Amino acid sequence: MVTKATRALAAAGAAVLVGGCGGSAPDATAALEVASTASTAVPPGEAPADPAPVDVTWADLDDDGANDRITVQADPGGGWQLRADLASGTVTAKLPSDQPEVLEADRRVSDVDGNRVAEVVVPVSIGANAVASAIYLYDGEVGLVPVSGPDGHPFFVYEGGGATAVNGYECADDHDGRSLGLLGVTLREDLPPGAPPRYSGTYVAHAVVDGVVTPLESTAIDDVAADDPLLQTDPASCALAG
Ligand SMILES: [Ca+2]
Ligand SMILES: [Ca+2]
Repeated sequence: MVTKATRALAAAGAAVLVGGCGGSAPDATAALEVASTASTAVPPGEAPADPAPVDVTWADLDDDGANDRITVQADPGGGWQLRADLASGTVTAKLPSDQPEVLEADRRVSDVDGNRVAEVVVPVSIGANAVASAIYLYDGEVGLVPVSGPDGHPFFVYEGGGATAVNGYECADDHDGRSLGLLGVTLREDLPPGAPPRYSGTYVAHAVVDGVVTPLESTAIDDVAADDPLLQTDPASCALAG
């Protein structure tokens, strides 16, 4: 699905995503750990590599009352995978990203569907000015799965945009439950030289049910200034209720 937000992100020069359409902040539960690496034989004369630091996010993905350790690590098939260590075992999901930056990008623990069970928002496309993130939840029958659009492809939320776009996401407790709102506006190109930037685009509220995102309502944003409240979004509004 190519949305206005997708185009806005592309305009901002973010890396291109692998498959699919559709946020994340530093989380208080994230902690920096040093991976415990098994000792491996090192040829004489070569210094052993330093163990790579691992960014850990903690969230109770399987709703058993205990926080689960969530990390990103190398995928055996190449690229990167998201890993969650649950009491019932480890589950993984290959990330739609080939950027090593996903290892240390800030993940957010969120509850975008409002069911009081955590999901984790994982940055997968990290550009200089914009970030796209996928949202992963734990499905007891399937495992770790990304929230998807109606087309079955992973759904991404976008933040940033640099000088030419503004993207963001937030949650609102309306629409008979929590909704996930995506802002995507681009700089108007018909402004006179030197004029303050003004933006046009859309704000689309979505319902998230059983891991599927469905658009509910699209609102046009037409010719607003950079400091307009319509362009302010707060991903913290998607936090899991305590
Ligand atoms: Ca758990
Ligand atoms: Ca949830």
